[in-house]
Amino acid sequence: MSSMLITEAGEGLFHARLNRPEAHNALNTALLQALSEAFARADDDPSIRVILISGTGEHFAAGADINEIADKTEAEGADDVRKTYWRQLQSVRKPVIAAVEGYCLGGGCELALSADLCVAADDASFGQPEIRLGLIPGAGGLQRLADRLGKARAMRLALLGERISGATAYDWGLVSHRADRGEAVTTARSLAEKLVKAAPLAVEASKAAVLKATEDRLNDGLDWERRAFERLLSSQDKIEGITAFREKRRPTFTGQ
Ligand code: CO8
Repeated sequence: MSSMLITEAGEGLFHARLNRPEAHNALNTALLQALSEAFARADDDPSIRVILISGTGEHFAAGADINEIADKTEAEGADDVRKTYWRQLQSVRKPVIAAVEGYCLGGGCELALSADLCVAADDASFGQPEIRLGLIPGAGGLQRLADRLGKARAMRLALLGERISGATAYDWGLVSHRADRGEAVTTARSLAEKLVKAAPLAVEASKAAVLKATEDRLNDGLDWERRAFERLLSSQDKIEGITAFREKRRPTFTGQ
């Protein structure tokens, strides 16, 4: 198991912790692969009832690894193995709980939004800042934001790249639970304990039923968003956005 991902299992709970604190747990391909494989194993393991995901250090995850996206073209994006990993992560049958402290941005936010329950620390920071890189999310972030927040609030995050606190995310209905700073994992574990004791078949059926109402109808949008993300990979604006991020300056976009 990669040390980028720390896992532990016991008493029905599988806990995976993203472990790249030096990069705010940015999801590079190796981490995404380790995570999706760990989720798949936990999903198939009859001794596991609930999956919990959190970050090590102060943050959940600051997004996909920008260094990996920097040189990717549209054609490479279309062939990207990360699509498979995202699909695996988002098709787990058992309940997944995300415990979020600190930054939860970009692909990190998409990962948290894919979880079935999400506990946010009040001062956590949620957002889809891809627009600042000349990009959009590609793993369903905008579909799920629009679905949960409605157009007005989703547009604030999508177009302006606004970040919202965990407390606001809870008030707006983006996440299911809130916690004091530093308490997200503890709160998530107490929710997991309840789920471990619940009837497994009914839990799985409940999850599937809710997803039929909320996720199935997003499928067209999910594909569209992913394709739009791929097209933007080859744009000059993306190159400028990522160069500016690395140079710690404001980007100048030209629409090319
Ligand atoms: N990727 C790579 N490295 C990162 C990332 C990232 N997403 N975020 C932070 N880091 C690194 C920084 O480069 C820095 O490294 P170094 O110390 O070597 O310079 C280190 O982490 C600490 O970061 P900062 O110095 O920037 O820390 P600050 O506290 O000043 O700022 C922020 C924290 C606000 C989180 C800032 O780091 C930031 O804006 N990060 C980028 C956030 C972002 O734009 N995320 C979206 C990425 S794109 C994406 O997620 C698309 C998903 C597509 C999914 C579909 C794929 C199939």
